[in-house]
Amino acid sequence: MKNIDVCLTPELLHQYDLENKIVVVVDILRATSCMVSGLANGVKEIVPVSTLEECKELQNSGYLAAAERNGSKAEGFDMGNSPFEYMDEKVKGQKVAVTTTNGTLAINKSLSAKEILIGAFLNLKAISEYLKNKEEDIIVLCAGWKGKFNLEDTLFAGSLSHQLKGDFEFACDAPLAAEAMYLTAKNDMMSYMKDSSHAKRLAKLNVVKDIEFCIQESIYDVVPYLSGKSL
Ligand code: 3SL
Repeated sequence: MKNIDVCLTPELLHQYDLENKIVVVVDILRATSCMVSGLANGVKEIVPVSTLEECKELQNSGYLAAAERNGSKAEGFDMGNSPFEYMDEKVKGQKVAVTTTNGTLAINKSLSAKEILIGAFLNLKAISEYLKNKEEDIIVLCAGWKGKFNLEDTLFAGSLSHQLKGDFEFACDAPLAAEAMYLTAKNDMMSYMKDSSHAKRLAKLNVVKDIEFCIQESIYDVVPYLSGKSL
């Protein structure tokens, strides 16, 4: 039977063989939630890059450039990393280049996979339905925070594992643990997450509304995938 696995941080990715696998990259707060929101609201194309320099180069060649470091907008760029910025009228129909502390790095570490998808609670149902019919094994890659485990990405990994349980076997204990966490948290995600390190970090930056937005389930039906360099 095909299986689903969870890589709890990009630092553990060397333990996983990505060849012929579908990797679902998740950074609930906030990179992949932004990508899903933008593409669901009319952004034409998103190019995730790892460095500020690459993002600047694309800005110079006509892309809108979104850059975040440590939760804040990096100086000299057009946008930061809030889903609300990605829904702004000025972003509709545009090509966006983006770099973030963890999310875009996780995408670029997954390039040897057969398929790379972008997951968020916002597109949970759409991505589960898409994956149900696939024959390949799946790895959910949690972007974490600077190489460390984080709660919100693991909760998403648990929710996706739960949705796919009938069709995919759990490859190890990580999907099992993530699912247990999700089932405990799902009825009051906000309270469960409030003590998490990144929720606290974002609360200090006054973006609690971003957290509330990003934990909504299945409000968009897009399934972004990497094609060449862009989503
Ligand atoms: O690290 C990332 O990729 C970001 O999503 C972090 S933040 O939510 O913008 O702080």
